[in-house]
Amino acid sequence: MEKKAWWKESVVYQIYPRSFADSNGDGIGDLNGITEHLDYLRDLGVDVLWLSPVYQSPNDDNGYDISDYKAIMADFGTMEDFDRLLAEAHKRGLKIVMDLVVNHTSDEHPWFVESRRSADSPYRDYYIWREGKKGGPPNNWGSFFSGPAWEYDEASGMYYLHLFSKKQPDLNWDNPKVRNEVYDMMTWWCDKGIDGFRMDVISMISKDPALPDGPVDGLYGDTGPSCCNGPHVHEYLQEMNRRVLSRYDLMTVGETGGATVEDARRYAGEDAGELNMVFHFEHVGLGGGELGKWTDRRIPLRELRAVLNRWQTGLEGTAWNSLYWDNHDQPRAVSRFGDDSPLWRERSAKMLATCLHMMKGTPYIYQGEELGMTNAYFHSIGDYRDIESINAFHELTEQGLATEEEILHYLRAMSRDNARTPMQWNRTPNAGFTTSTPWIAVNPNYLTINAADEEADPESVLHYYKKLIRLRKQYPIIVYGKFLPLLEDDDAIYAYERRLDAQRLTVACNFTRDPQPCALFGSIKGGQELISNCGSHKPGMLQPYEAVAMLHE
Ligand code: ISL
Ligand code: CA
Repeated sequence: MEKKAWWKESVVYQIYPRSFADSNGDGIGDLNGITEHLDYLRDLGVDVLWLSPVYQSPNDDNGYDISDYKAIMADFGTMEDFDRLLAEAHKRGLKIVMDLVVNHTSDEHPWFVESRRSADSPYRDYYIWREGKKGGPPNNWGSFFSGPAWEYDEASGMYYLHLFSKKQPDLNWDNPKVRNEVYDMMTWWCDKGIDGFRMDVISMISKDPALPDGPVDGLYGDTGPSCCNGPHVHEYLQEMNRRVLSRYDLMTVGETGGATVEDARRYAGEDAGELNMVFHFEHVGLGGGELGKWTDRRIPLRELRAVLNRWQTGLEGTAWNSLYWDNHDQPRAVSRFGDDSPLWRERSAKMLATCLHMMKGTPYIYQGEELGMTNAYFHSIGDYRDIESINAFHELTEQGLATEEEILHYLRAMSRDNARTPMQWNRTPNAGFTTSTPWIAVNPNYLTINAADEEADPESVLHYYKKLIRLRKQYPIIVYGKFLPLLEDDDAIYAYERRLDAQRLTVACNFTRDPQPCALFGSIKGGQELISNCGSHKPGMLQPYEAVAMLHE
């Protein structure tokens, strides 16, 4: 058995503060809104809260564009509010993990303001500036948020790199001064008593210094080959670990787009001296098509299982997995991988939760997932707030790559705003999120999907999540048991076994709305059903979207 660690035994809950709870009636969620709901989170049973960025920001990308790392965004409150939130969370045994966004800053960060001021500025080399080529940008790279990844600066006649929006210039990690600034800032937060970091696009901090053109995919060259898992990324993370992380008892998780199982063993290897775990994108990245992520393709279970099983077995004993279906960048899991029609929503949400929470790794719950919240299904582009969605709508229609109707259809399936509609607390207007007009529309289904009703209903998705979290605390096999795949050729059932000493845990999940024959439990004598989403399981058959976890010898 691998080393024990609190972050392996924990369940993490991600809060998107803008959409969680508005305490002062301005339509925007805030820190005091989170503090007011800490008892809800304690009762859910989670151990760690990951806060999406709460730092000062002009909000071009909802806080992922930071203009002061040591100040709180005015919309969210003050540093006193933050200190109170941290203290109140700790009082309840809840840890707080901060989002660390250091691949880029806001263009309004004083470092960039200085950097842009002149080519001789001592801050010039904090960012990635290059001369153009043949009257255009230095290379063919496209930004993740549409358009080129280079912005021309009139004053100096040079370009700066921005993998995301042009208000998110990339920091130059090859400059030791930049690294020192970041480590000092991290130390400052650690000394405040926070419990860890989720590191935004940390796999992209080291770029190939030659900055070669990328393979053209659509309108621009792909930055992945030169920017993901670049030449010095492991060196920099080891340095960060020596200088900061190793000096505190933290949980660290890196968001590592483009990372393979092999990369993950380096980032999150037990003795690699970098991070505790990473978020890979292989399962949520399945299904992309001609228009990149803009698709409505349903992912066949075989493809999904192949990816997840490869990560489960590939990291066994050497590194640690993070487990997620949902986050603030993904559509809602029940809409994408389950079935959000009224008939099957609750059962399929519970099935997905079982499938994920019984796997090996640290589970992450994204706010509202524990209620079975669904996609927003907005109808008009005016309903969207997300820079990625809005830019893609304009670029794809203007370039004639798709019609408005088509893009709107894909946005309903894939837009990040599907995850960003306000948390549904109760049946009062605006779902109890705010007393005024929310910054983004509330999903009208809050009258049937909300925390208050689910608290009162022992059969709710919420109570099912509470039970899953409790089981993790009671049965070490759920945390530390070895993962073994089962039924690898099945088109409908995702099944696996966990093993710890003489104990086994057999898990089977029906990913379809039809009953499916299943022989797994017939031969088990004296098993103990830990959880099931259809009452008690009857061997021989799995009901539509049924999930079962059975403990046995
Ligand atoms: O959301 C995406 C799907 O197209 C990704 O490209 C996403 O932008 C990528 O996963 C990086 O995400 C992180 O960094 C971004 C920020 O917009 C995301 O919210 C954040 O999770 C830039 O900071
Ligand atoms: Ca507010």
